[in-house]
Amino acid sequence: MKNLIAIDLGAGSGRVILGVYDGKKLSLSEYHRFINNPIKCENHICWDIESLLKEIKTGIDKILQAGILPDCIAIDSWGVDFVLTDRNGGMLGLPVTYRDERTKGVMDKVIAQIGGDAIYKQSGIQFLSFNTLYQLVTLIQQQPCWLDDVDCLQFIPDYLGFRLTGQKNCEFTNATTSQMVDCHTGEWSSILDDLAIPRQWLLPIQAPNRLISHYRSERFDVEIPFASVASHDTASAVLAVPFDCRKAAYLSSGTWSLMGMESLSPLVNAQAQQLNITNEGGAEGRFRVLKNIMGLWIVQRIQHELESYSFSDLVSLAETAPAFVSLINPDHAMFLNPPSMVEAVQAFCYQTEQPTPQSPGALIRCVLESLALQYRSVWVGLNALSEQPLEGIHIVGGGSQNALLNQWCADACGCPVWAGPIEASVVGNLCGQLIALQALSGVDAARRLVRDSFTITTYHPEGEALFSEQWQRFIALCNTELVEQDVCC
Ligand code: LFR
Repeated sequence: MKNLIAIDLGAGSGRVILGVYDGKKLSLSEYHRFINNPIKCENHICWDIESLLKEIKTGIDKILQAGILPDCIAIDSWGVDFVLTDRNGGMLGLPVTYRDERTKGVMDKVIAQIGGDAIYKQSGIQFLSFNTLYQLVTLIQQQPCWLDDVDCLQFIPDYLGFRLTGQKNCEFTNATTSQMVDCHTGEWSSILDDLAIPRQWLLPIQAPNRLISHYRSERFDVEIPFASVASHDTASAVLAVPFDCRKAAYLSSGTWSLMGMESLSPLVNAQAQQLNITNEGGAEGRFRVLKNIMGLWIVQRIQHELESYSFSDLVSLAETAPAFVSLINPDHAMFLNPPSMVEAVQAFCYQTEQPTPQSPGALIRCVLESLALQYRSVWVGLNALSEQPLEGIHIVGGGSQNALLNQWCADACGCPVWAGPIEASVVGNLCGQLIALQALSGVDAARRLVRDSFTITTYHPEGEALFSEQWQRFIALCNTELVEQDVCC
């Protein structure tokens, strides 16, 4: 039997969860949940690192208070963002969030300077304006007064681990989200030299699912082994996908929708580049061939504006609203962080000469149908890239509780959908710890454990014709050039 603590940080909230493994099954109990509220600092939106640390320690204390002696502890979080420290380990500046505007336009300049082909061929990573690569180029250009003092860069979960244990680390899966790792060698790529990003800031890249240190609690007088797991939340979520013998895709559904497939080697060809498919690193050196879709973020932001409705109220209203009235391109940059998401959705519809959705039901219907159509686009792209046909989609993560979107995903893609587990990143994090403790032999054993421990719900396609009729219209809308000042609120 093993007691394990998973710390899972999302861009909106964090959780401290106790996982108990009895040798056959894994069960979860949530001990602490907290809001992750970014703060404004010198005109940038930043992560409140000290508050995150305080909440993490509170969560661990709650578990220790209950008299449980954990066998291990590990952290996962979103990707790309990082903390810079000086020679004494002191934090330099606050980490800026990937939704901050500072990188606007930088990616295009970098591509013009060193060429998109060179970046893609080496890194295999999708072009996203907020990748660490563009954040660092921006930072170096902006030259904050502390820039000369930088000694070390650590990604968010590694840095938080450093604060808990004193051990620095650079975990592979999260490092690959930077677009600075060579996907053929697993080492830092020469793109760094082309852009004068100091290599001495970077630590050697280490494989995940290893014990690396201890967390010591003075208050409870205990020392808990600390593991570095697949610390990119999506990598942990993919580890927890209950794949069986069928070749299938996955959709890690939460604030983002990450749809992809697993591959033993990177898929870096002209077609993959054209589809802007990423090859992020996974556990056991496998590749996460996937694409970011803006996801439930758009609904979450609308809900934030329409405070009086709960998330499930909004989804119910969407279900009864008229179908396919207006559609958006959910991946348009205007939806990354607009001041008003309601206005951004309406502006897109207005610009593309569709009725502007007014009621909450109409707004959410428009977003969810558009997401389902985007799932179809990515599904078609993945099938074109895959050597074997994909037989269905595993939806994991919090978004897998959304029965309406699960059904629409099955309908839009015309394939079965298997939903669950809900807490995929946490489950992947816990399995990573079990691998580190040698209680599980590896990823395949972890997935057997996931299948044995959690309920999976199947959705069969019912209304494919409706979605396939709308798909050409959707693609045309996605290719429409919008007038920037009218859409970027
Ligand atoms: C999901 C996620 C995605 C990554 C985005 C930004 O939480 O980690 O995988 O592209 O956040 O880091």
